[in-house]
Amino acid sequence: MNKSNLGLPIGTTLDRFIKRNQDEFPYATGELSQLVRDIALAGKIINREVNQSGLLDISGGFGEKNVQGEDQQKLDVIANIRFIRALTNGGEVCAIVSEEDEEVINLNPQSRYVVCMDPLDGSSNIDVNVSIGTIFSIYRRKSPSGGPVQMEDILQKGSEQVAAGYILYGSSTMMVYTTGHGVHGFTYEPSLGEYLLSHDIMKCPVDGKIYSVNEGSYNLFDQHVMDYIEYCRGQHYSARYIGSLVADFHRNMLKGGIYMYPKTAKAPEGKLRLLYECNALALIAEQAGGRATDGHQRILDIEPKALHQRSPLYIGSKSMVDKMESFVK
Ligand code: P6P
Repeated sequence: MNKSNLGLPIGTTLDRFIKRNQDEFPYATGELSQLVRDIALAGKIINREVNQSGLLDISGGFGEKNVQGEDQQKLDVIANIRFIRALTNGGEVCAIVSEEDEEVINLNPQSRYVVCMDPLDGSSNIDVNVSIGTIFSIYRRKSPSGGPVQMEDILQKGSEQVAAGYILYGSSTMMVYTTGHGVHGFTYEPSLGEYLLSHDIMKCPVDGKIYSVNEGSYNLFDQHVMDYIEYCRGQHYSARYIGSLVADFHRNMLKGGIYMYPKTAKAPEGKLRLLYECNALALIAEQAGGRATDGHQRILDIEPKALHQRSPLYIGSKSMVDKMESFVK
């Protein structure tokens, strides 16, 4: 029987895995463990709402736009509320940065952790029943607990994350996360209300034959990106683009591949957000042996300057990201 690196069997519940993980760190106070549990709980609630969205009149547009000027979907707003409520009730978070809120959301000033999240990424796919996902990053605050949260607590490099993960609401719902000691995947069993260890010590294949990019923007890309796409075509790689970052990323984590969201003249910083999309997936990719770059530097080394700043993203199998970079003149 497969054993996790903690000697836990496949099918172990998330709670038991977290507890065993925490026992590995004698100085752990249990706060981070509780925070991971709080996120998992919100994911269970959102999973139920995502699965019923067609029936509960919570699909479709909300009629307002988020800070990015994108049409908010009803489930976007509901997911944001669910996470804020779960993290507020859990008491382990001093501040949240959310794609759905322009400003920092201040919670418990006594807490040590900051959460950056995209509550429901890919939400435009909700109405057409395509997989969507939650992405989260967890940082330890730099300023002393008890005082007001400072921007130095928020604008931290991705390499400072203490944990990161995603929840994929797909053909099954999975929670995949890392606390810096490998990547572990849990599959949600709704009849039990439990996440069960299903993918232990996930490793992204070093190489792959899948490239994931919106080729509709091909003519807007820099020459080296077009050259790399031509290379992939010449290698007869498979083009797979779900249009939902978490789903495309997760597939590449399992099968090998590269996901690209390049910059264009229209979007000189790319589309994806550094704090709550790129950084979280970059930590997971690297923990699984993959790579993540903005085309010039490691995603995790980028010094954030603004809450909702964007970054080009090239992420996935190490050899494929290396190859893409070799086309940069
Ligand atoms: P485009 C969804 O809006 C998202 O943020 C990612 O989930 C997805 O990969 C990307 O944008 C799709 O963007 O411009 O190709 O439609």
